[in-house]
Amino acid sequence: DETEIMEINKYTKGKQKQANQSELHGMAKNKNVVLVFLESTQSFVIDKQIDNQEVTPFLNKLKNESLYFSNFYHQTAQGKTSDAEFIIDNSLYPLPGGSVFVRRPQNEYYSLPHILKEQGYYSASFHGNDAQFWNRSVMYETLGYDQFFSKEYFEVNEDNSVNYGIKDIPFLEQSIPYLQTLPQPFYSKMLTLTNHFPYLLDPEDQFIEEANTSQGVVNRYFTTVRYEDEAIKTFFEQIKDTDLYKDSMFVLIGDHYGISRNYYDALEEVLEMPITQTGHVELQKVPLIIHIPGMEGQVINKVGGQVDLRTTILDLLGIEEEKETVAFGTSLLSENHKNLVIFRDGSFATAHHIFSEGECLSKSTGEKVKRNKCTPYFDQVQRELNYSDKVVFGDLLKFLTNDRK
Ligand code: GP9
Ligand code: MN
Repeated sequence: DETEIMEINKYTKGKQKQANQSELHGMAKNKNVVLVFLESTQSFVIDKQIDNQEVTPFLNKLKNESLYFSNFYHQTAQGKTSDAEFIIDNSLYPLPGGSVFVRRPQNEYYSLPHILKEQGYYSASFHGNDAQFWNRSVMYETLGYDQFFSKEYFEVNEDNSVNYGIKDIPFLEQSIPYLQTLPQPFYSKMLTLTNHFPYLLDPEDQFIEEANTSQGVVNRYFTTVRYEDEAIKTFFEQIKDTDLYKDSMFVLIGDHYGISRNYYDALEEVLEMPITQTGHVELQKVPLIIHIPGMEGQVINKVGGQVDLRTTILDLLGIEEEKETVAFGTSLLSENHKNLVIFRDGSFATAHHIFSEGECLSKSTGEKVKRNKCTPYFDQVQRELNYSDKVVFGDLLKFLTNDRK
């Protein structure tokens, strides 16, 4: 109810006040935001080679001319891609079970499209799957998207599709003319699809050899990631031929893990090391690359997660949320951003420690350490997950949004 939301609002406002602005504040003022979801892409593919062939040659280069976040984790749960979308647009946590997109699509949210609309931005999402998948067509309305370019907007045939639908290269290629028609500035979200379990590819799209383990899923994963990398490269080449490139900020992000625990035996073979309890948590790192044309590259070591991305984007755009709201993230570019990422199951990672399965562990050795290295975070971790669930299950934002209509 209203007293609850006031308490939660006060908590997150305090966090925001401390760390929502950095030295790069407003660096990308008025630019379009082109957010590209890298389906099932984990950070271990970055700078990785299979048989002396880079898995992500384009991303490896792009990250050197971009802000590259080396300690960035996904925070999704059962809602997979839809959780990543939810977390990023709302700076809230996903639900402990199911997908918010499916379970709470009629709530009021003060999401990124709403915030940007107040600054004159137009918002659109692009995805090659059916509009109903993950209840997107309904949830996107709620979240404030002006347009959803789903499967029906693309020319899809047997030749240009595989697995879930249209392949990433034609998908991104066919998206460009649509992007050019959008009113500017815009926020566009492009959801790729080819690098999706079970990682199927036509022979002509295979640019590197498969890995050589006992599991086909792991072997093929590297080839579909390599295809995705090629698609991003093609997209950048094509967009550079338009006026959009210099007027846009590009945000590339992995949505969630692609290789589950079931395949760790095979993954260990490729990584050439055992996957320990801390190793499993470290494998939840996903790439985050923010490319602002003309800006010099920089590696950001702050520990953070998807919940921090919205605040980071708004920091770069130089935008303040105009309305009272609840946002758990802080800017990863701020000196004051606290090194902490909270996972849905209550585990978490800091700069030096990982709390997982009830144990406090050292990141560097993987060994158990004194519990008091982790206890200082317990309250905050539980509080945030708890508060977020209250907001979503109780549709609490509507109490803050009355003045918005
Ligand atoms: C399907 C795409 C992939 O539309 O979002 O879904 P996922 O299984 O990754 O959640
Ligand atoms: Mn996904």
